Amino acid sequence: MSADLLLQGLRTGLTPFFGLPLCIDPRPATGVVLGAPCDAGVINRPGARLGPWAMRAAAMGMGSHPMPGRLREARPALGPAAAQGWLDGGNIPTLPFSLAEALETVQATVGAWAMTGCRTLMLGGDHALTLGALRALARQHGPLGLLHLDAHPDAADGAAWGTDIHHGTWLRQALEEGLVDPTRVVQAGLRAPRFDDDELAFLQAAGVRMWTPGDLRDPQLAPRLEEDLAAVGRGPAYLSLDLDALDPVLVPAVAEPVPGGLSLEEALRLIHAARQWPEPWVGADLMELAPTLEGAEASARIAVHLALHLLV
Ligand SMILES: [Mn+2]
Repeated sequence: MSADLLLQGLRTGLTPFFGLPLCIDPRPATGVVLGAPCDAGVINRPGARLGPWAMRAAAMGMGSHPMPGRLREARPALGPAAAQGWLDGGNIPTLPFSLAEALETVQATVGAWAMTGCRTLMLGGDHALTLGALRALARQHGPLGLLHLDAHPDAADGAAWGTDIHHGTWLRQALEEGLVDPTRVVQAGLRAPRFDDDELAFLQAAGVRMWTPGDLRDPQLAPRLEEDLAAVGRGPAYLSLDLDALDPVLVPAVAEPVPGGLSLEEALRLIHAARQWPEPWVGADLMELAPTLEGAEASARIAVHLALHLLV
């Protein structure tokens, strides 16, 4: 972050993500960060509508270049500056209480930025909004690969609540609408208790590759994990992070915390796998931070640390 940008933040009182240039009109750039301030699809513990503000506040004054993982190598790999060419596009103007409207607005806004060739990083907001981004990006790129970090499979059929769309159904919708290529969908971190086995059976039948934290830690499965992660990137791909993929000791302020989650290092390793893809992902998101809940500040800090590794 330059001194100019820091000063701009102090003068205006605005805290663009990592001090990135603020620009709300779509224009060509490496990528754009878009807040998605709606949580109308949350079932039990709302608050994610305020996630974008909490993440921007947590990134205030932070540098946007991650520290290399190892400095003791002969020559540490100091790659190109992260966040180069990224913009903060402000918040997508979703109504916080209408999921249908929010999905359309997310689709239109992400679509307008993507049309300029810009990659999009959405800060949620509840996870149902990912469906809007996938609709926009699949229209432009065709069916997408998907790396999905989450405690929950998010492929419920909606019968329990009488609606096809809430934060636990978006992946089923995306598969049924052909927005993602099931042979290039990998889920990691799954561990939430099930009401029944229908959801897992549906995903298995579709060909989705599912990884629990136990699977991820099994050294014998490492080659298969590498192969699955590489497959996601064999074409345009999307990276979706539900913050509840991480252990609730680290990230308690999410709608549906589930014990036994990923460590920060494990999550970063999965994110870094996307850097091996032939092309960078076309869209990503970081969803479900609910700063109204206990542990908000620590949770937001982890969220922006993950985001830092996405701004490449
Ligand atoms: Mn989710």
